[in-house]
Amino acid sequence: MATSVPPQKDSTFQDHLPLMAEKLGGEGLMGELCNGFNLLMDRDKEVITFDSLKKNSAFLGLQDLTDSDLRSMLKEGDFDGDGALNQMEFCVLMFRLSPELMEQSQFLLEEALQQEFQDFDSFS
Ligand SMILES: [Ca+2]
Repeated sequence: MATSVPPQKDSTFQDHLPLMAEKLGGEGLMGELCNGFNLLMDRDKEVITFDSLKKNSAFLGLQDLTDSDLRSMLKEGDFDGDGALNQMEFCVLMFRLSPELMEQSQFLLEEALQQEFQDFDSFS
């Protein structure tokens, strides 16, 4: 009944992606955020796949996540639908999952993105 996600949610978020990418770009914050990417990515493909995420998740303290949590995370961050996270997709996802980081950066997320985070939080 009231449990389904509003259909406009994803498109709302995707509309913000270019804006977020612009704000994220340039400064050291980007590197900070993306440190995890190098740890988690598949060395050959240079993207984060389910397998590479699962194999390396302990590096980011994610070892307690279940397979379905990891899949949700991949799916949540995968904007172009190729089933893997590239660096930008990963950075945006980290932003959404790290409220402390958002405060430090003085980066103002849109209400829609806050809602996204709360949705994801309910998985864990
Ligand atoms: Ca992708």
